[in-house]
Amino acid sequence: MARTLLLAFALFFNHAYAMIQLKDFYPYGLKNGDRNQTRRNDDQFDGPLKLKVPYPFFSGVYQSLYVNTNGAVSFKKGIRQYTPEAFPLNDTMLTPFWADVDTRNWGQIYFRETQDPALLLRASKEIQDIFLTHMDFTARSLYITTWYDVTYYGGNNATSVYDF
Ligand SMILES: [Ca+2]
Repeated sequence: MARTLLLAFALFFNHAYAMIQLKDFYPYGLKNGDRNQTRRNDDQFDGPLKLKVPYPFFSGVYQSLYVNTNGAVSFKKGIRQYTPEAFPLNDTMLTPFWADVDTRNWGQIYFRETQDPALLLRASKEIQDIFLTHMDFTARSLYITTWYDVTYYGGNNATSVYDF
């Protein structure tokens, strides 16, 4: 019990107060082989983007995904909704930062799938370190999506920017 509480506190503390620096992100950007969004936009998405390795997620196994401007990766369809909702949702999605992101004036969204051995090893170790019940986890493929210097609806290079 104490170990569980300690882990929960450590996770909360880490998420509440620690800031992840750009240098700690998985390599991103065109120089690392990423694609970027086909056009600057508000409330749009790219996809379906075919996966090399199918992605099992809850009750489904997905062959493709959608990268959504508003801070989400989805599997069944693109998401234009800019106001987040509480889970559970009807849409199958991962939401690192679901908000009203707008890249019309500033910011980029990069994405790629990779089987780079060094990155797979890094991801495997991170999952093993965080999820103590998955000490034997081995990543077979990574889909890296980076929202770089994006801003909110109507923003530009003079407004606050976010990276995730
Ligand atoms: Ca938006």
